[in-house]
Amino acid sequence: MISIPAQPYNYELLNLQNVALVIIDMQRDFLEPGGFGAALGNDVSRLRSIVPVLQQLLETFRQLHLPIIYTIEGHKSDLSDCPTTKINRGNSELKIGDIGPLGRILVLGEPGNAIIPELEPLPGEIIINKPGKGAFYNTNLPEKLSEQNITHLIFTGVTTEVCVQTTMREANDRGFECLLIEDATESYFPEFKQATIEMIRSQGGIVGWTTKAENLLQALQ
Ligand code: C5J
Repeated sequence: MISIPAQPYNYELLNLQNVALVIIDMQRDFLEPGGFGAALGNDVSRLRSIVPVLQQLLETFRQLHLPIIYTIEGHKSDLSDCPTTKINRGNSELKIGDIGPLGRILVLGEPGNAIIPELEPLPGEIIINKPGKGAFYNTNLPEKLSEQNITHLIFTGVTTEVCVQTTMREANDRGFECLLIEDATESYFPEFKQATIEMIRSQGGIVGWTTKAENLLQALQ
């Protein structure tokens, strides 16, 4: 049994066979000027602070040969998987599917849709393309998790209160034990990040647990 100090109480792994690292949407569209996040008026530079911690987590999971799952928010080039409501939302000049400095905004395969080079996936690591905020909606993530008997998910990535929280809630409802790594997730809005962390671990861990990366890394040594 591996016991990781966390809030609201220790997060426990029976063994390392059933755990995966989930890295949500660390794509250029959200982290670089000229992408979707910037088009919505956000200061995208805030999100880069978590990159070194994510690199440490990646290195450890790779050394231990544990599954790593990346998600990418993006749409088919004909936008057939993108609701009109999502395209029309907000008042930015560049909408989903429009051509911006990083290629077509939030379209799969475009330069802006790639994971940032610092966290580039290795062959064999799982990439889930998702049209929604949650990674279980309209994807093959459930099959990928059940193929490997994954029961415990370690959540990281951006943004804390949107795609990370949505996916964590979806996973929690499906019976996964979910741990959010506080210093490996970030938001354009620090107050939203903090509120999300508190919501997740409130009421006895109603959505799951939260901890700092060093607690997980020490427990995995
Ligand atoms: C957003 C995400 N914020 N990855 N996507 O639209 O959180």
